[in-house]
Amino acid sequence: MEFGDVQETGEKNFPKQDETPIQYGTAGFRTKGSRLNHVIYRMGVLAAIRSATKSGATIGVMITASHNPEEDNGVKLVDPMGEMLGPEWEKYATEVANVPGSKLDVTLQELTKNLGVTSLQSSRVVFARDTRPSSPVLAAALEAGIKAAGAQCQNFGLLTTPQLHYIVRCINTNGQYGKPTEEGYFEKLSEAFVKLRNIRKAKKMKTLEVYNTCLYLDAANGVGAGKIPILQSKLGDLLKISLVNDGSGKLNHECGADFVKVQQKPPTGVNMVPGQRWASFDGDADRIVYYFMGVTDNRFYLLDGDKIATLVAGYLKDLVQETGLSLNLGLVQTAYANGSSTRYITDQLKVPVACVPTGVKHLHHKAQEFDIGVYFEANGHGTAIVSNSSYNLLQKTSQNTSISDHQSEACDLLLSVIDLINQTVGDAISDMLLVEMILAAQDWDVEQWNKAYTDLPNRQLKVKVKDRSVIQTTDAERKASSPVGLQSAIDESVAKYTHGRSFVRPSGTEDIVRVYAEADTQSAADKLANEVAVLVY
Ligand code: 16G
Ligand code: ZN
Repeated sequence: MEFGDVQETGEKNFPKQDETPIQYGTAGFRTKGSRLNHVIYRMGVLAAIRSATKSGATIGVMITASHNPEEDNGVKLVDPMGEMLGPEWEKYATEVANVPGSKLDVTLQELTKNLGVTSLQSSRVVFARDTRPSSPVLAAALEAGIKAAGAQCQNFGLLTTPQLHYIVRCINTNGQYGKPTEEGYFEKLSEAFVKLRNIRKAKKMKTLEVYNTCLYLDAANGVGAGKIPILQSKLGDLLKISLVNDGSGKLNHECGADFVKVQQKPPTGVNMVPGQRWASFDGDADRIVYYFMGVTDNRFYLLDGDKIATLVAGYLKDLVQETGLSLNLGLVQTAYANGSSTRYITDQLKVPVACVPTGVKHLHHKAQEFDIGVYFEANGHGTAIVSNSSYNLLQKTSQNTSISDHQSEACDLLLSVIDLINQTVGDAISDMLLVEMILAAQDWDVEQWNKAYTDLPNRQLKVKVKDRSVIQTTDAERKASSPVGLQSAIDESVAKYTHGRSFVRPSGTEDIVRVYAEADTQSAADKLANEVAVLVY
């Protein structure tokens, strides 16, 4: 294949802006928006090539930099089933983004030759963007790239990242997963939510006494904010969302899920009344955390990804039991999961837990080993996925007339819960509805949810080092394998603390090493983190 025209348009309209290399990492490309014009143009072409290698299946491209500051931007490719780009393609993305403009033609020629791609005529790419000021210009660059490659494209405008993932999956499964539109997305989620909430009424269970239908939501001034009124219009009184950081302020500035999780405090400027249930999305609405102020102690409590995971896993476990089917349910975490959560899941819920390296692709992949796999990062990114065979079994069983009503009802209920979940990727809107549905089903307030277990105090530090690649890890990042002696020094420090645990890992998104420590008191966790930081330095 020839890419002379692609190169010419690129050189003319999307010239390479600087020579600093850029890498397709765990979250795609991410940097200052002003550096990305040529990168995104080229990703349009690469997405077309990816589509050709998947027999013309539709590939998605999302323009966003998630929780990063407003002036940043980024791009991620979405594979046919709505998953993140297969990791084996990250190197192609990096190469195509970095070659000099004059070598784009030959690079693409070689790549397509190696991949056996001979035409991009039937390639299809869909895309969307978040609300950053640089996003419209970058979306135009992307469209130009897709068109220069000769592929078909469709622009979905402003969407949350998980909405685009959902749409890609719908398109490639011929609508079996849902209608491939934003309207279809909200229909699917809200219908499942309303059905699940109304089951309570249908069963004449006592009215809700503890669960309060008011939720206060910080949308990080991101793309999720504009979606809440659409959602709200479909929920009636079942959930009343009061929105702050509704898009009128600066994106992710002192607000949003990342701010709340890292700072362990509410978004700046909000007036939290003790007992109110609050949640924060990140800038592209693929993460959510909950929090509240204690009624009796006026303290701030964070319900992060671990707390959401345990709530969801506990609920699903009971439901699976009621179906009478032997479906294996598992939970996937990373080293950042609070030790108390892991203990609670193992000892109380008796659900198997797996630990994998940081990054959604690792969690998602591991979760696929279970019939029903729940995965969450402590930062609030997560979802649950169900194997096709389990889904089919549930459908068949729910229609089976020879089993008890109770059992078939449980199957039906579980199928609706699955409809409420965006299985393609962590989704703040879907996770929020899932949490709200479970809290209502249990008639719990946020304090009861929080009581399941008490987080061990913990501390995260960033350490700037000369070369972070010197640090290598093993055992899902829980142990340092290099440099020699580091792990035994960490072990020595940890041994001095009750419930002590600590690990270090090079960041995949910043030029730093991250240190995590937990222990029985905050001051002990702080001390341990500092001790370990010195070992790294
Ligand atoms: C990326 C990952 C996120 C991970 C974070 C870790 C995806 C979509 N995103 O944002 O899951 O928690 O990186 O960053 O995979 P770090 O390597 O700098 O700690
Ligand atoms: Zn995000």
